[in-house]
Amino acid sequence: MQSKPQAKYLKDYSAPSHTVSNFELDVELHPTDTKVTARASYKANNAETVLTLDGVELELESVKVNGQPYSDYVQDQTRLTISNLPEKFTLEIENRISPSTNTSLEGLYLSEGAYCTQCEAEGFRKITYFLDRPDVLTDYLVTITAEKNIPYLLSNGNKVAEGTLPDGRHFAKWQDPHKKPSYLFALVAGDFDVQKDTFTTKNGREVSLEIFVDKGNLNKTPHAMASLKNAMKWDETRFNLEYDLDIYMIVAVDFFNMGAMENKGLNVFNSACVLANQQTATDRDYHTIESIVGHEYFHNWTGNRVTCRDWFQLSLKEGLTVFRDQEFSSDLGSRALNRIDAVMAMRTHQFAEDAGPMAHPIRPEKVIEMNNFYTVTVYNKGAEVIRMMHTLLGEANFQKGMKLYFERHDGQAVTCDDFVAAMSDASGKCLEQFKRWYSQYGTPTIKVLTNYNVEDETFTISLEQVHAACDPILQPLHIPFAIELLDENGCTLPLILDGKQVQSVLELKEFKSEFTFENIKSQPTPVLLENFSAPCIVEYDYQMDELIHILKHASSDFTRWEVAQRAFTKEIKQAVLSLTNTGSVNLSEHLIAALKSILNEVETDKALISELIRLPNFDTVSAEFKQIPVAELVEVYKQFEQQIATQLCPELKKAYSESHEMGEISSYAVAARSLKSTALFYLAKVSDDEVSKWLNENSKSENMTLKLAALKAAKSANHTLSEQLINEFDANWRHDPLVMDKWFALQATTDNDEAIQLIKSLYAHPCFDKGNPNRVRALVGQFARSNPAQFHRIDGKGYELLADLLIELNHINPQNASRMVTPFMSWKRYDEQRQALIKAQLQRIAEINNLSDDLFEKVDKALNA
Ligand code: B3K
Ligand code: ZN
Repeated sequence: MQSKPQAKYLKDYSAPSHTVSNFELDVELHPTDTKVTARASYKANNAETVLTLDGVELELESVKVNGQPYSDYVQDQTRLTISNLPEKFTLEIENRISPSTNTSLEGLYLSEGAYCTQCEAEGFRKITYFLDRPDVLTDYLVTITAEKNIPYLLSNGNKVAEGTLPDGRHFAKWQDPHKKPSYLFALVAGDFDVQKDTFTTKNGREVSLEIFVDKGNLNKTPHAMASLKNAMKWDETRFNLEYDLDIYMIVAVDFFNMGAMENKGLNVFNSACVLANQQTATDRDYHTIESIVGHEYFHNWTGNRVTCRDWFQLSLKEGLTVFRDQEFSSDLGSRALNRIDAVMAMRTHQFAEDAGPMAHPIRPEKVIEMNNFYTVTVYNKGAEVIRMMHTLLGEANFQKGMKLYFERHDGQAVTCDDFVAAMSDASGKCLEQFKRWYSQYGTPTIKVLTNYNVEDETFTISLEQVHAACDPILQPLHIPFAIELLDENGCTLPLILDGKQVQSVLELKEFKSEFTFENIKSQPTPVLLENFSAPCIVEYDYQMDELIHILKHASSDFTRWEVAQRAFTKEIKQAVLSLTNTGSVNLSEHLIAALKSILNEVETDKALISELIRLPNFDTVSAEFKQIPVAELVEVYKQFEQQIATQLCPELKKAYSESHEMGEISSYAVAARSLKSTALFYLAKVSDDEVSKWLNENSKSENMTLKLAALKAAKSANHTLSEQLINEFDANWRHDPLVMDKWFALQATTDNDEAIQLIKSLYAHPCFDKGNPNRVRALVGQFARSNPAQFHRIDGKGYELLADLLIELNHINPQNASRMVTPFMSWKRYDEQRQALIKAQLQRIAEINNLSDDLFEKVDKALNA
């Protein structure tokens, strides 16, 4: 490995040396030679005479101080250090950059001919020299100049001037009335189609809404626009927060490293998170678009108006904004289904991260490359931490806390502690111990024992918090632990402690706690960690009949899903153990009977039924094993899916036939399609004429949810129709790379000896492009995540495929490479042979020339943590 990049530490935070005002940025666009001029007034905060600015890959032209050429500076790879400065001065810097060769998709780059920027976290320094840190807020006046064939020139705030220059080029000038940190700066220039609408705020201000998309895509913008208006309305109703500019713009671009970016007044979106119509997008895509449009809009207050003091505080804005977008989706749609999604994301991805070498608290303390910390921990566990505060305080007090937070900190760059202080002060609830959630990593396990005492008619629950590998620095957490007790009829029992009825949320503060509930007439069945009230693992030895009792009677849809998952997991684990002896394994009759009766429930939301009958995903189950038995798990899944298909065939067929949807996006139609898709997934495994007919019909559907469901079902079952359907899809959709991502993802799940060769050959597909993160994630990301049989091949070819790609991506797009390395991070969880194979690939990566900081940080941790 080469010399180590330097880490930064939270404990080393110091306030900025200077304040900046009157920032003017002139950008003269050219694909390979864009000229950037930055002018600003600087004032030293503590009589410093040296100013150190961040700047990366910039060609410096000139430096002027107070209008005069200045040469007392030194430059290195990442900084410009200017010395002997007065206390107050103006600084003008000219530099040049090359957007067309910027494949990192950070800073200013070209996406299919459109100029766009991505500055969070530290991309602004790739545009000009600046104090590129979130606690330096300033006002921006931006002038963009370009050729006339680039009609739209956009930046943050309001357009204050535009015109044509003597040389025939044109310009636009934008002023942002709100001070902001550099990471919220945006510039977009290109030729687009624009969808326009308006929103009138609760105080009667009319806001122009504009969505910019590639030409010809206007028929795919209505859903994003509707989502934006819903988000604006919802934030007024639920959080009393109103939009603060006269214009809100969203630009969809094809080359983008993540979902979207909340730049003030000018969001830039991955086109996959904007464009949708029934022919091209699935119901899941519709949901994702709604939640991301909401998320970026909600950042306007939680992130932009009040921002982060430093990047260690990222969860201040991200955890809170994810919580807000989850609430938005839950208020607009099904609360239970949204909770299922959120919990699934935690168990599938976050628990794994928290148990691996990249484990970090939601407020990390040490960072090499900040982009590596836009993680499920900071985002999703961060949102769970906010949700726990919401649970402990209740909605009314939580809203009081939000109000106080904005009263205190509007226009400031603050810390997670400031947020918790506002919550605590507004509600009177002590959150001192609770704050440990911000500094402790790892998923706590809660070991539960229960005891029913017939004579006393009491039921005792003993709980023990166990922290990551008993790390002695980890202290007991303040955990809201919600429970419910069901009697033998499935009715909820009142919870009586010391003669008083109590709420369902128990507050755990010690390593060990015990609660004895009174007046319990017969052995109850406990529902533990209801609604996933804390991001923990519950260890409790449920018997199958208890799980089925809860599954039948629980009033909460979420709880029913939770126990169905537990029941499946229990059986999968047992099957893995018995597989070695018998070769074949069976789902228990109890569970099959329970699934039958679920499929016959007429009153239940079809979308919930669809979730209840699905096996927990591979990663969730893997987390249950110290060493992941890959091959055995793959085999158990195959056999169980086949059994569900065979034994529930009549019920699945009935469910399929009775799920009517009219091609609309009402929640009823979405639910019907969801159940249809799940039923079809199983049914394809009992290939008969009726099922073949359904597969054929759906593959020809004008509705992408149904079309894709047919393809997935056929592919997974290795159905005779599979190849034909896949070829048809390719032929029909080659003109639309976003749609082809679904096809690449499907191809990535191929489970046969040709899989590796197939994926490699798809690199040459006309729609594929290694520089486009969507394509790479669809094909190779999906392969590594969702094709355990082939990725974990014992000949190591799956690992080699991923490592080859990472080595290429290291030069093209380090951020994307670093994201894609995740499947290697948990290498120590596999058997010795596989460990050796992955380790060899990690070492190969570690030794390449010019290893990016992004990959270095993760590979180094994987190998040496
Ligand atoms: N704040 C951006 C993420 C930026 C990622 C930088 N690598 C999107 C979001 O969370 O809303
Ligand atoms: Zn965000």
